[in-house]
Amino acid sequence: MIKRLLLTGVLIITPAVHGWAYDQIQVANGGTLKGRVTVSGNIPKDETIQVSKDQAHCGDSLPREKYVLSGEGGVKNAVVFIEEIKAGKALPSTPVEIDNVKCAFVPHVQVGAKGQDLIIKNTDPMLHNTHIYLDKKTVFNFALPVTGMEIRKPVKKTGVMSVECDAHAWMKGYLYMHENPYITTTDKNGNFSLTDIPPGTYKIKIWHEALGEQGQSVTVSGGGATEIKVDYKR
Ligand SMILES: [Cu+2]
Repeated sequence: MIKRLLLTGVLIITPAVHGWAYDQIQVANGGTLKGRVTVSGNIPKDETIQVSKDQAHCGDSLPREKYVLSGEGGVKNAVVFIEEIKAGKALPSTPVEIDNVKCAFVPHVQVGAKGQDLIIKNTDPMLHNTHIYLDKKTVFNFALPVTGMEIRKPVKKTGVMSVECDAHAWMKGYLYMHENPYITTTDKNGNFSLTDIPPGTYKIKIWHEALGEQGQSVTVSGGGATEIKVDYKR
């Protein structure tokens, strides 16, 4: 009876410690989680942006990059992450980067772990003003008037942030910062891979700017690779 009460106590306390700590440990016998994100059914089409400024450098039109799909329905720029994990591999010490290239953000969707540095760069020969919002509130506001300019700052917020440009209204990207380093984006074929995961069962979340969010529970075994399929049915 006492044991049961103690257990209940622990269960009640855990969710109250919100923004749970992440412990960096040496992962022994870590597993890999890999898979592919696809869209099926009514396959959506990307949109085209009419460029209204700086056309000499950026061209007359640009892809919106809302849906970047391979011929087989593979979805690029989906974010895949382990929702909650208490301990795992070290947080990355390298920065994440978003460049302004021909009036678009490169990459269109960037991910990182809380505390990681963000570099905002301007490769273009004109002013960009990268403005990053979380829940419509400014997180960063960087004026980049000079070609090759870089600004580096640690990101202390987590969640999905909107990346915009005050000089070019059509520019739009995303920065997804997470509580742990098990976060990645899908490549042009929709493939992703997360490595060095301590064996266990986790809730995996998949986010896409237009296709939405979904999740699944996955048991990752030590040593080898566990494979999952993620499909957005339309
Ligand atoms: Cu711009």
